[in-house]
Amino acid sequence: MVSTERDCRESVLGVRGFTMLRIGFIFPSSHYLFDPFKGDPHTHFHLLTLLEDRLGAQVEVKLIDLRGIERRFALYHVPECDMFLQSIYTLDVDEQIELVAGLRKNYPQAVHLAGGPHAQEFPKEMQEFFDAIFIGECEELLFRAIEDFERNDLQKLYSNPQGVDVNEYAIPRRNFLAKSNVSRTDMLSLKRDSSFKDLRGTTVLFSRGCPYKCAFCAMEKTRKGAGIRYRRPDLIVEEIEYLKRDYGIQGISLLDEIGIPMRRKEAITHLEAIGSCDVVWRGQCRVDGVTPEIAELARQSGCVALGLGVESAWQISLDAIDKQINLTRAKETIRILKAHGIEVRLYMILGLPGEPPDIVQRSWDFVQETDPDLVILSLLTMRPGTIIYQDPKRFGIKAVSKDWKNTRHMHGRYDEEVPELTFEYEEVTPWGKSLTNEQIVGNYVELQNRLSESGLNTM
Ligand code: B12
Repeated sequence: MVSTERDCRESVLGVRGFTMLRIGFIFPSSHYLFDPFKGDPHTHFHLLTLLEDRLGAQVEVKLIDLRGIERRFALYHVPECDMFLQSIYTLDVDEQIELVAGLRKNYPQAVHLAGGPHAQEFPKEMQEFFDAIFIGECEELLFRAIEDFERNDLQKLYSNPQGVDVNEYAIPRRNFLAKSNVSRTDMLSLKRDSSFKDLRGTTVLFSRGCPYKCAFCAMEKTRKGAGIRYRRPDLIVEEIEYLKRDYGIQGISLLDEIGIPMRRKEAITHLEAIGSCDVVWRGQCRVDGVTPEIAELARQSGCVALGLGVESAWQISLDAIDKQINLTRAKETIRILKAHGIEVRLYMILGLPGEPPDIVQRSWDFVQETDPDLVILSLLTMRPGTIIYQDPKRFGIKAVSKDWKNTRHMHGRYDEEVPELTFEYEEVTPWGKSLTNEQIVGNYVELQNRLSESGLNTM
């Protein structure tokens, strides 16, 4: 059951008698990322803002940002808290568990609460390390858990199967980080125009969820019913104006999976809201989400670059992963965006089910024909929370390992390290003879090399 806001506000100081509860939300090192400061800890901004707003002086909240810190020195950077929070991602889980073990030695009284994609996929396993696990969108349940903790009655599992109304919550504040960490240059850099390089930028998130079921994408089960929910235009304006005023922000990078709403009316009000703030922006969207009218509006609203999830140049693979797009439409969208002066970045994946042996050449032909500004190439990964991880047989996959460190989809340093896969196809799949792991990794390296020689995979 979900507790209401009023219920939660009523009793915060329970039998433990804390005069002020110290809560630390940890963001892991993200050591595998080339530059972990390109993104921002949005889950943390949101939940910490909520805690501060509702509990005021009864809590002292901190964002414990471990990015850039060597794992073996991390514990020296974690202050004492009564309650530690973590959002568990598959690539971080080993580090996050290691942290809990160290923190239990340093601060034995503290409790450890975890949510996020990996925790909700493996609640039982995670309960071995954490005191409480959260499944689903847990704004309200976090307050219930704080109450329970203070009454000495913390539960092991809190679960909310419903989606929340994202417009009920205030704009996520950034004051938990240093200003220099929030407002950064090189966030809006463009391939063909160097004048944006020094603009001060940051990332924003104006939506939650996704209505699609692409097999490789880890959208939590709990969100499937809730669909995609965008922030109201007035809240979008309020957040951008706050970022401009307090952080000198001139440009924003939208992290939303579908940055421009698919419905025309919603897209127009969304873009008008951003446009009224006089910033430049970049984001990502589906290849079937942009008409000439929307492209024009996007450009007018300050859009300078869009990433498109094309994923594959092979329609059979696109259908196999249920992407629900076709390559003709993808080509058309690229053309429309370019015609409106918006830089085009393509997201592509190698290793998908149904790929033919000449996938590198086919992908290369697609790139040559469409002439994007940048191609961001990934390797298929088996991430918990994805349909392909849950049901590998359907995709002709015979083995999947739990070697989480090898679930990186991007290998910026691929010339120094050979990527490994955590899965293997059956020799014969529903789409015919499969590629071996050696072929898949070889294809990835070859295509990266071609992109690199043409300057297409770096800014
Ligand atoms: C924004 C975003 C980012 C941001 C911010 C991440 C963050 N930790 O805050 C940045 C750019 C930094 C990022 C980075 C990465 N991301 Co990301 N990201 C997203 C995205 C688009 C939205 C997440 C978000 O902030 N939502 C808003 C918040 C409020 O919702 P939420 O996180 O789900 O949290 C709610 C509940 O889940 C729960 N909850 C979650 N954690 C906790 C913790 C506690 C204690 C409690 C009580 C509750 C709780 O309550 C919250 C409120 O309802 C999702 C896709 C999606 N649509 O969910 C991918 C997603 C989470 N990312 C993913 C991945 C893979 C990555 C990277 C590994 C990518 C990479 N480049 O290799 C890195 C990891 C870096 C890192 N260490 O965090 C995957 C995760 C899959 C997995 N099994 O791990 C997702 C699902 C994308 C996908 N479609 O596959 N990401």
